[in-house]
Amino acid sequence: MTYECILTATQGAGPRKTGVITLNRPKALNALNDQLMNELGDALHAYEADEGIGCIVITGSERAFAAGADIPAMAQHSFMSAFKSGLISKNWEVLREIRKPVIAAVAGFALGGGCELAMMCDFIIAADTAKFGQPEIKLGIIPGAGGTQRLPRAVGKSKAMDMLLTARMMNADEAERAGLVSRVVPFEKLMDEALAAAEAINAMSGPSVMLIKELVNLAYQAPLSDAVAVERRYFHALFGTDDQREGMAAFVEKRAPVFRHS
Ligand code: DAK
Repeated sequence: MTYECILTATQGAGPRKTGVITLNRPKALNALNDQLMNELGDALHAYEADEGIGCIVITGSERAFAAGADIPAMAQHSFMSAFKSGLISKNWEVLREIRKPVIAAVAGFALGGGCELAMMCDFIIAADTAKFGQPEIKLGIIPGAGGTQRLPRAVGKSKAMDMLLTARMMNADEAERAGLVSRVVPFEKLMDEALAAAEAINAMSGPSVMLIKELVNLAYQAPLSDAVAVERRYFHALFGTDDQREGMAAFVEKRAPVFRHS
């Protein structure tokens, strides 16, 4: 498939590879217009369907992961045209359908929809240059892709209110202290770090990886007792897999496991 607003590449040395998606509208700081979001959705679905891909990394440029939804494209809407058209592409929901892990590798600005996109990923690895923010309030709007919900879950109410109401940006160190990002590395090491994390995940058993993702997301939706009960059932279910037998046999035999993702 040919894309205009993103670049795609497959990386990795092992049998399961990493699908890398680079947001690529550099002149607009990767502002997320409908075309870009539709292409991102198509690329995510293609990697999801590809048995040879274990993990996906989404990244941007040195200057910006993404500076938000495309403001000029939004500017002319009225309430009625926004409401009727469902303003902003439906592909903003696609990340929720992806069962493989998606890592955001963020350098530079991750603002508005860019911050929301990063937060929809399973975890964020940040360059020391990263800046996160939800500045929609300065435009007379509010976040529309989960920012008021995912940010407080990630950083707590006080910091989320501060960022959402004042529109101030958070740098990479503060984002790491607050739990928004999992690690911070020098910009030059960002992709190496993200790809190494993806490669580590690719070597794990596919069913375990997918169930962990599903269960961690359930932690934000279900009561603890219900979610723990689901975890217990999945734990039992994994004893029906080849990979459980292989993983435990490999430990006993003091060798590396060779998972077949079955
Ligand atoms: N949209 C379009 N173009 C943008 C842009 C954006 N969000 N951000 C930057 N650009 C463009 C600039 O217009 C400029 O273009 P030229 O003038 O060169 O043609 C170029 O990128 C470089 O930007 P600057 O010249 O401004 O560069 P600076 O370094 O001075 O400033 C900045 C960088 C990131 C601080 C600044 O550009 C800025 O404040 N940008 C806007 C950030 C922002 O407000 N983001 C939130 C947008 S609202 C939804 C889903 C998502 C959303 C809503 C609903 N649903 C599913 C319903 C999301 C909404 C938003 O994200």
